[in-house]
Amino acid sequence: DDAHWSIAIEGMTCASCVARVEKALRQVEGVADASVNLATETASIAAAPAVTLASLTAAVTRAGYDVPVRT
Ligand code: 9UX
Repeated sequence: DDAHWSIAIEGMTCASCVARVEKALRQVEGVADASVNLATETASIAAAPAVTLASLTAAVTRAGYDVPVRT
């Protein structure tokens, strides 16, 4: 089954930002679906088990947005 991620994303201010982040995440190998909630600044992602948080974070960063470090 797919793994489900919820990751915080910073730097989005309009609906086009949301679309950009969703597109970037969906282009990651193994990602089945990604949806972003602007109000909560959260991305919900379904992905194959092999997909790593690092690869998801990298896609968001390349698109120009930030993923806060989780401690
Ligand atoms: Mo909207 Mo987001 O004009 O980077 S696309 S602010």
